[in-house]
Amino acid sequence: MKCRKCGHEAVINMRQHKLALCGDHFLEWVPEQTQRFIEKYKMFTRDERILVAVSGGKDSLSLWDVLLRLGYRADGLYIGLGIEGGVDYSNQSHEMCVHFLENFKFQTPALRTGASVSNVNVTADDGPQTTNTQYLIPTLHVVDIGKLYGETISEVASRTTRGRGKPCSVCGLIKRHVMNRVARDGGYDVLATGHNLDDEVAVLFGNTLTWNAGYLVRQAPVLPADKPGLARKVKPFCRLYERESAAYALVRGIEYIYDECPFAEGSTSIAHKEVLNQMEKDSPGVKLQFYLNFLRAREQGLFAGAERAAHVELNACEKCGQPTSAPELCAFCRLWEKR
Ligand code: Q46
Ligand code: ZN
Ligand code: ZN
Repeated sequence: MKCRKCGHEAVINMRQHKLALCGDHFLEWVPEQTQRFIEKYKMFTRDERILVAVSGGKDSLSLWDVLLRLGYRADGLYIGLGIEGGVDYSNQSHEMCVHFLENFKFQTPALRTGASVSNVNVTADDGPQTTNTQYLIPTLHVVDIGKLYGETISEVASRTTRGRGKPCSVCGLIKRHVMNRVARDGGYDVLATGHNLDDEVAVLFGNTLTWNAGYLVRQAPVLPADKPGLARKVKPFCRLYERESAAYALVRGIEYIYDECPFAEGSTSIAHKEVLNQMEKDSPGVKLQFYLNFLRAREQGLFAGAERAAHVELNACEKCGQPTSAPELCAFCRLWEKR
């Protein structure tokens, strides 16, 4: 298979785009596509500050790399969940993020000299105080849940009713809170996550099977901030297949953690991914069409009724100030109340 642009040996054949590319042209193509999606969905501008949630996996590290290569002001946020799972999962994933940043700085001469310096204060709204962080751009913020709140995800999950048997529920809640908090305290405009097309389609498929309108209206490449002053949430890789983001990391030489979080095992979204992969094999492009047609239908108002029904007035949590539909404390703060 030859590269469509230069005729050299191709490293990837993207059947859904009828496009094969060599390594060099693929490394150009991914940022070009990402830039196109950033503009199309009006995710952010060149003046805005972006916080990228990095997990040490291929998607989030590739996204951070692409945004930096495109010249955006993008910092990373790693949340240490304290998940061991027999593979030292959290420590390994933390290391991958640190390693990525070191490599990136090393390859970028201006950053090696520490040309641009700025400050951000990351303060805990509860629990022990984190230290103020002075950093070079780009920087990696690290929040260790165990150290900051006194319990790891696994520990909170086994203590609380919400988490028992389903750690992902408390994990998602805690991650959302921490991301919002770091974005707010650090003055970031946008919070970017590395969700790829396969992730989005698996979620969409699950929510369609159950016709969960409340979730369907909240699934989009850009989610406006819940309250003024909070960061909006964006997914710049939402149209990039998982296979493409993995290939990007590989060709670009980004090291990442191969293991999935041990708690992801047996999840319905993994089962849905398998079904969808089989469908994609039989008809290339079916995932992308499913997702794009959903976005179009959504734009045309197919879910407008559900959107009105799902609208709830949000209050500020009495303890942390984050938006909540509860009258006093938000679900995150309630997690730590009954210790
Ligand atoms: S990290 Fe957390 Fe995921 Fe692990 S415990 Fe579940 S939600 S699977 S993205
Ligand atoms: Zn080429
Ligand atoms: Zn709260």
